[in-house]
Amino acid sequence: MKWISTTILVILVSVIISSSGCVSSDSDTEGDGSDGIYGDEVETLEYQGVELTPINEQRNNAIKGTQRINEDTYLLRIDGMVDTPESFTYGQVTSYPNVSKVVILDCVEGWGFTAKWTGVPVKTLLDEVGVQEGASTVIFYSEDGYSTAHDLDYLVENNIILGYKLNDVTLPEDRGFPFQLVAEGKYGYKWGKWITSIEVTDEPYEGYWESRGYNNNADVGGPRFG
Ligand SMILES: Nc1nc2c(c(=O)[nH]1)N[C@H]1C(S)=C(S)[C@@H](COP(=O)(O)O)O[C@H]1N2
Ligand SMILES: [Mo]
Repeated sequence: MKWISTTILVILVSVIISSSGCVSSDSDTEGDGSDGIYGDEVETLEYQGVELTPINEQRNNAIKGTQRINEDTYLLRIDGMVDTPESFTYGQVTSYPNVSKVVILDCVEGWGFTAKWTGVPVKTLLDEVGVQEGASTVIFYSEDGYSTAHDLDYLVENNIILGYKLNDVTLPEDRGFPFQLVAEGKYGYKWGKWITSIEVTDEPYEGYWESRGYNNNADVGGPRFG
C-alpha cells in the first residue's frame, strides 16, 4: 500500500510543479520578457534578462507629494555658465536621440527598485546651449522646490539621462513627470523628479537633502551623511 501513496504524492507534486511552470512561462513568451499594463500603455516588466519592478510597486516619498505639470505649457530652462540660455518644450527634449538602460534606484532609507529608463543624455542638452570654460557643477531644480547637483564630469562620463519613460511607460505624474534625472550609482536623493530647470555653475552646490546633512557625493555604498 505504501507505494500507492508514494505514487500519488509523486504525481501530485509533478502536477503542481508543471502547472506553476506553465503559469510563469506563459507570461514570458513574448518579446524581451513579460509585459504588464499601466494606464493605457504596455509596461515592460523584464528587459535584457533583468526582472523590473512594476511601477505600482515603486514608492513616492517626495517632500511635497505629487507635482502636476502641464505638458503643453511646460518649459525646461537651461542657464548659468552657458553660451545661449534656452527654454525647451517637452516635445523638443523628447525629440533628441534617446538612450535606454536598466538602473537601480537606491534610497538611503534602505528601499529601492530596478527599472528600465529611457531618456535624453544631459550632455546632449548641454551641448545645445554650450557649456562655458571652467564650469564644474550642474544644478537640477524641481517644481516642488527640491534641488540637487552633480559634477559635470560625472554626468558626461556616465552618459546620465533625463528620463521620461519608465519601463517603457510615459513617466507618470507621481514618478516625476515630465523628467526625472536617472543618477545611476548615486543615492535616490540625487535623482531629481519634476525637473523644471538646470543651471551650470563653477561653484559647489548643496541641494535639499545635501544641505540637511546628506553626503553631497552620494555614491551608492559610500557614506550617507557628512
Ligand atoms: N522633486 C523631487 N525629487 C526627488 C525627491 C523629492 O522629494 N522631490 N525625493 C528624492 C528621493 S529622497 C528619492 S529616494 C527619489 C525616489 O523617490 P520616489 O520613489 O518618490 O521617486 O526621488 C528623489 N527626487
Ligand atoms: Mo530617498
